[in-house]
Amino acid sequence: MSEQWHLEVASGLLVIKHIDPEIVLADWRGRLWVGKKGQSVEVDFSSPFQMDDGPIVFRQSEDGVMVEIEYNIRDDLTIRATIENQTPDELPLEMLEIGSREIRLGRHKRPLSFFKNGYQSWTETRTMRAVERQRVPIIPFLNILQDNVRNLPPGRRGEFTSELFGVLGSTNERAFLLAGQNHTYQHFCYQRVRLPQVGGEPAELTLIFDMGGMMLAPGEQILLNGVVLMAGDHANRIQDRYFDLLQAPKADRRPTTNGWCSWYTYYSGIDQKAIEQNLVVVRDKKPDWQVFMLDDGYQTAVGDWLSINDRFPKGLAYIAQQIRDSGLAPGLWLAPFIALRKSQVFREHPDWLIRKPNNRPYGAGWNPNWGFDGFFYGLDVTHPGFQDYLRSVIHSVVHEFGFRFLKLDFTYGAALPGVVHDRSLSPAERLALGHRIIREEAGEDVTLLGCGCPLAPAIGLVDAMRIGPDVAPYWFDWARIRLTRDPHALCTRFAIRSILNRCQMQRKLWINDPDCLMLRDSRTKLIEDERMSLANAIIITGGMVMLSDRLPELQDEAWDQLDRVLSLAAECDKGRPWPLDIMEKETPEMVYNSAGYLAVFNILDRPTSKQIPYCAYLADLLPASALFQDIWSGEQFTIKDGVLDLGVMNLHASRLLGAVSG
Ligand code: 9PG
Repeated sequence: MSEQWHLEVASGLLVIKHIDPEIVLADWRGRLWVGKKGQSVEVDFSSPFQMDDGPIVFRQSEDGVMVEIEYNIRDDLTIRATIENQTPDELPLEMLEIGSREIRLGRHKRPLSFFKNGYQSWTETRTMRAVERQRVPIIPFLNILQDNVRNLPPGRRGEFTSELFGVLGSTNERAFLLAGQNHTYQHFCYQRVRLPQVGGEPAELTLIFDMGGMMLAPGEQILLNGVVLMAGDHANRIQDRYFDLLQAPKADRRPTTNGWCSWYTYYSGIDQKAIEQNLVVVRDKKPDWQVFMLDDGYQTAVGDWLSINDRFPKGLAYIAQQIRDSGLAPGLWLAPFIALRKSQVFREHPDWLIRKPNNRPYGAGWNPNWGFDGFFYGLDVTHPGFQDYLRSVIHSVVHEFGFRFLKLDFTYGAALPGVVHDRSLSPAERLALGHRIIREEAGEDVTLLGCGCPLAPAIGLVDAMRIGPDVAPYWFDWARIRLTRDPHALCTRFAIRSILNRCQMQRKLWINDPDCLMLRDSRTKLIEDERMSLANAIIITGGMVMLSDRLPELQDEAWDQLDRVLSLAAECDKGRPWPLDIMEKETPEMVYNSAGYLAVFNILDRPTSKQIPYCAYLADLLPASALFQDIWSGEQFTIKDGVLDLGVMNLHASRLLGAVSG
């Protein structure tokens, strides 16, 4: 048992303390929301129901609803909850909120920052400073498409929302507190904080268990596995410790799958001929790849996966065969849990749709790539008819056509918080069920990649996961962001931000998919430095490497670069990546990999002179005599007078340094 954590109930208040670093969480409140009409049960923290040497338990019973909250100290502090329905009727469960209104980190009450993790693959993930506002797009469908509509931020300064886990930190004092969901993941778990605008005031943290309206049968109980609190003096170490706790079976042993993807060069215009032309080059160049993936664009409509459009006259089995004949595993994109309004599935099976309380189909978004009428809806994984259809699609794609790698996209569609056939499942459980059905049909040795996927319920069920928004053949889209205030907007700059911020998930939860590498110098607005920054971000974090360029047009220099990216990423996959300044920067600018690499990014829109102090960050990791070599240019750098001086770096440039001695 830990000597660090202490629990006490003093003058009617629960107080939790951590010794070193010094952290206090006092004034706990709790409330369970049940039923449709905003009925709630408040938890009284003044008199524990049980408090011997073991856990402290608080119990509340009201109108036939019992809620029990248990605080337990093991190595870390864990909080679990049990809810029991003692009424004669089904009980809809909404949210359980537990929180401390008075948190202090360290002694000096300096400003705090909060690392917020996004809901799904594409959601904004980064550290927020106390003075910032967490934005939501002003166009509502952009929220459904990219965020959790049940956990949107209030838009006030210093008030932030996170999913799965969040880290509160005081960098100056080296005091960090991680609050994260513990397995198993039958519900969504949010962390909300309110950071004081001036020093001296306490911060607030609320932990939320979202059961999404699932029905609890009369007499039944559910155990919410809850939350773990971890404290420490190092933000990267504490994250490693958290992901060790969640470690998914086999994630550390899976072979990486590198290869090619059609999307970021052909988009929806992909056709059979383009696939054939690219495969000719694959057979000639024999890059060190495992998969070759046909992305979106082969189907007549999203939802109708077995109805192939006329750009693929020979069908999908032919495409898979061509890929196999070129020595690679065939990969295919599917969005299994959504359907376009114009699809046959939508028109012929209204009972397969998730519905709003007013009985309208639950909209999952609008995507211009799928036409002006590109409205699409979430599918009900609990419906037996839809389950049969899903099984038949996966069966055909894998066992008849021969695909061995499936990119499962827009999967948040299964977890929309609407009305479904079997209401005993929470939205998170519906998504997990969808993944289980796909795994059962596909078999163990098919690689499943999650995308547009809420993270928690997919842990242990997918082999790989997209951990950021889409890259694009441009750095940033000022017009779109001005117009929509979309903090998630796809672009290479935001993709790099998430790649670096989520890199510690690699091989703990799954294989990270950073999205595609693009090395071409035509058909792109990315300048050389920007292309190399994307490449360096992919390398240093050690995840998948998928190229999305037209192979017949690729220059020799790009092929050489590709070889090096593949071998460097494989080396970095053997080490652990640490984004050293994760708690200070929106995009980490210094990422260390224990395989012996350091990547430095200039994310700013102007040339910047980069002097990295040899202190807290680096001093723990590398000797003062370390000699670094720029992997791409060969230039050498040493630490002099306590700084690693990289000189002036161009806008959006980066350096990948290898430690050559020391
Ligand atoms: C295919 C693409 C690619 C890509 C996926 C996903 O916000 N949006 O409208 C939006 C559109 C497309 C998108 C993400 C968001 O991309 O991430 O790799 O497979 O679908 O349609």
